[in-house]
Amino acid sequence: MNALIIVDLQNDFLPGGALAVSHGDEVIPVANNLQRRFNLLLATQDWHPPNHGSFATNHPGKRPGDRIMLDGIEQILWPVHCVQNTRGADFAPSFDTSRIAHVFHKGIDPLIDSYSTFFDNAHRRRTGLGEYLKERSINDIYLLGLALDYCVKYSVLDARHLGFNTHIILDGCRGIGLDSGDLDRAIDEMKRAGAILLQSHDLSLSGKNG
Ligand code: VGL
Ligand code: ZN
Repeated sequence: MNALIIVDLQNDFLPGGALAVSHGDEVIPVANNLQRRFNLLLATQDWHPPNHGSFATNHPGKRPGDRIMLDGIEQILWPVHCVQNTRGADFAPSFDTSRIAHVFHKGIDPLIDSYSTFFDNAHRRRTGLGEYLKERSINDIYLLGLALDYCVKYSVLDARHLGFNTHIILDGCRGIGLDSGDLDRAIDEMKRAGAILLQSHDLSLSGKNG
């Protein structure tokens, strides 16, 4: 069994949003078109409370891009984004969510960020996604979405750690690229962890195999 995991296609990560990923909107048609190739569709949402420790505004004198220690681990500070139940946290209007079986939320604890859709950044708590997949005997997972160098990368590394055959649909991802070379480094790290990189057209040639 396989599953498609669609990562954080939320207004704040799209052009015009609070933490806009350049060309992030271009992955939405890729996500919509690939859905029919999979039997199980899952999505994730970055889902922060207003007092989240990753927001620069919650640390007087700090600015987005600064690094601080947050409850014992390093944290990059971001603009306020994906606040629970706000328009910025909503899925993009053109993203077809009608067949999504389950949405996993991350970044809920104000004291720790969670880039991965499996664990928080210190691996203290699980989101439940790993158990959800294992209970359904899903061994092959395919990921796409935003942002390649954060949520997608850390989800892929955790998925490999948990033993899933992990595929990344590269043309379905766009990255933040805070530092130059971040995107290439992210791709390298995922490859070294044993993830399989592919393009959406590699999948659209084959039938539904989930
Ligand atoms: C993300 C930065 C901050 C992501 C979430 O989902 O990639 N990046 N919060
Ligand atoms: Zn976030």
